[in-house]
Amino acid sequence: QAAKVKANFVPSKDDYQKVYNRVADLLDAEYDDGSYGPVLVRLAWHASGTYDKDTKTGGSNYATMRFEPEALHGANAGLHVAREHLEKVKAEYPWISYGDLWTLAGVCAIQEMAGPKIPWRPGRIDGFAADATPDGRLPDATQGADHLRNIFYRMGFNDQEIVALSGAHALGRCHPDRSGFEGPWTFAPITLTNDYFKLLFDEKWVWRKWNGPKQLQDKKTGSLMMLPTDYVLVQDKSFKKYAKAYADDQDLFFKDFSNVVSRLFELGVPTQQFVASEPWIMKNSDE
Ligand code: DDH
Repeated sequence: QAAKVKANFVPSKDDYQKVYNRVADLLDAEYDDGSYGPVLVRLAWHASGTYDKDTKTGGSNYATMRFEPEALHGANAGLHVAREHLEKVKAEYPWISYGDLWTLAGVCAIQEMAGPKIPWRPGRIDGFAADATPDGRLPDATQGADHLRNIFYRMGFNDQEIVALSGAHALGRCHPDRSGFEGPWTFAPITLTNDYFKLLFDEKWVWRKWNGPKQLQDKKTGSLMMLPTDYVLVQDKSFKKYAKAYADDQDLFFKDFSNVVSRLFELGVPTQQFVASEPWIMKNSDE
């Protein structure tokens, strides 16, 4: 039987650190490249990236991806793996809301995969199916610069932030049975680095000849991939300037990535819901 939530239990920062530590314990596994980290980051991002600043709907507050049809939106294909993985943690810490659990798991995955600290604080509440967002709010990898701007400006981000956020593709891979695309972006897909940006500039990228959706491969080894939306970052003049800066300076990428991901994970959460006035820095599991 799952532990019951004690009446009037107010979790402290230490309690959230316990959840972080449990997620960290469960990261390494015989799954994909050896870690659930990348798919957990993608869950936190897709839970947050539905935000629309004009209507103030969507975002991480209500964890509406638990409900159909949002769970079945094409962009969310495969994320049941991440949600089911986190059910183990939810059973042990039933007091945490799903929005807090998913975003904290994203923070944990980034930090444990050698990324920067991501300031985070709790306060999200579980919503209802009626709060779910319409399909089409997340980016479509087959499109170009205008689409990227439409999607990310709607969340409240600018060109520099679009590029910084995209650096998350240093992590993980595409799965033919999820998105239709195939392969990893970097040679170290469970370590966060600025390699994604370096590779965009240093490799020669050619269109892959196959029956799948349009994607690029590196000419040298053919084992890495870029989506059309990744490649746009070195073609569009404004995006390219930031991509080059991140390729040249991992510290700058980490600083900007930390700021923008912290904001991403708070999209849609009313300020008064936050437990702390400033986000917290969670400890890494080896600290
Ligand atoms: Fe992404 N992403 N993403 N992505 N993403 C995919 C995988 C991962 C786009 C498309 C795809 C961000 C931005 C974009 C991660 C994090 C982030 C896949 C492959 C597609 C397709 C899914 C699959 O087949 O399993 C597009 C398009 C954009 C864009 O237009 C900018 C952002 C902002 C993030 C972030 O985290 C901040 C991660 C991590 C993965 C790897 C998942 C895995 O299972 O591995």
